[in-house]
Amino acid sequence: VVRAFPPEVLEIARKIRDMEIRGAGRIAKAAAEALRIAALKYEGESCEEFKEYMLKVAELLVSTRPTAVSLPNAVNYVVSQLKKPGIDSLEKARSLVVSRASRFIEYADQALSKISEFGEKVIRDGDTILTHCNSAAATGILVLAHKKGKDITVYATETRPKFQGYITAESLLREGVRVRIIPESAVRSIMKRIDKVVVGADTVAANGAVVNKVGTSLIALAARERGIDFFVATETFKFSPFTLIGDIVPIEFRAETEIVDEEMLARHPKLRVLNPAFDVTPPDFITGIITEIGIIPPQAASIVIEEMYGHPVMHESLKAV
Ligand code: RUB
Repeated sequence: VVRAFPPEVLEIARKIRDMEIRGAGRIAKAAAEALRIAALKYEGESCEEFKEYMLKVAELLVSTRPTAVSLPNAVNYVVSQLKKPGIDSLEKARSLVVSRASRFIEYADQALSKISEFGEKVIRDGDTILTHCNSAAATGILVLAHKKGKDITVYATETRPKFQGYITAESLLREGVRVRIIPESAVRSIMKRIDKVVVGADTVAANGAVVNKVGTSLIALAARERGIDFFVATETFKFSPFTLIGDIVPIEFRAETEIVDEEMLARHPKLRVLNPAFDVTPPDFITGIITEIGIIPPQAASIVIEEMYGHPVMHESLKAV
């Protein structure tokens, strides 16, 4: 039987693909919610078929966007235990998925408030802070600093071509934070006004490199030039266990038409447009990674990954001794 996925699940997958749901943390939570809905709406009676169906839903969700590792990490968290022995009835399997999904969503919310709490401490009264794109983890810190009475000014890059910087600006303005929008191309020239940079992450690699919205690495370069602190705010579920065993973080390239309109493309059939959505900031450019378990140096990323996921190779070889 090829069972159809519930329309709500297909809708969440579509929204992630079309960036109506976006930002690595929100994508992860939406995927967990989709798995929860899929489990609750499953109408069959076979435990084995349920497991296969959940793995197909998982595959669909993971295929929607390639770069943010929070997506496969969330999905694995919710479905991986289905393979464990003892999950031998439909009811056990279903409640496992539902409880793991709810637990993930709850954890993600708690993580964001911890990140705000730790990150707020690096913000000083009177600071001017630069941010890029729209990161719930980064803006949470800025809002909390403001709520604690620190007088801050936030420079938000527009973040072309999709203008997520406007979302950042509006959410900060709603909280009463002073905001200046700038085009990304102005970053180096305004860096003299900036006290620190705070951005989010889509993926943190085992070597501490951070993958975030394209342009982040140029901002890091401009900050380094002036010796300005560059912080990354991220939940630990954006740390990539795959990079520990050599996998490269896939960078999403999006449609040419997000950059250049159809008409111009039609006029110049030989023109090609490159639209990478993310870039990589090397660990040396990062002052600290603000996570829900504390502020860590980027060089400690592999330790966090091993703590969270175990070291697949080491674990096996020690077992063999
Ligand atoms: C969003 C982006 C954000 C991170 C972190 O890219 O790069 O900085 O996802 O966001 P896109 P958060 O708009 O292409 O999804 O802290 O909310 O997880």
